[in-house]
Amino acid sequence: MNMRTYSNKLTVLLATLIILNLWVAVFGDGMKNTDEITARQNRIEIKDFAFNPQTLTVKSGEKVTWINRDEEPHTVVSVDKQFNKSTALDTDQTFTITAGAPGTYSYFCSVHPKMTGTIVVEK
Ligand SMILES: [Cu+2]
Repeated sequence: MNMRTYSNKLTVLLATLIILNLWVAVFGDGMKNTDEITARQNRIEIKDFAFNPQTLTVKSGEKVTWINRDEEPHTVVSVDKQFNKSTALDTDQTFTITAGAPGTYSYFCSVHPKMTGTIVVEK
């Protein structure tokens, strides 16, 4: 192997390392963004007298936000008092909780008790 071949191989190796580093940097950021998007998507819309999605699975410590898209006021009340109840939410008003201990959180609207939903909190 002459010096020139050796130098070329070194260049290829270095270039590969740089590309790998860039890829990891981009991929790493991608992972972080995905987590942020997941966190932002813990959102339950209240529309047409229903919670949507009706069942939402989140991880303990994540936030969950309800937004009222109806013209009627609605509330969010935990059946087993696993979180503090909301005030009556006006149109486009939001209510946020932080998911606590793992388990199944059943909730309802105290104004319209037939409106029910579930949050499954995982570890
Ligand atoms: Cu309601």
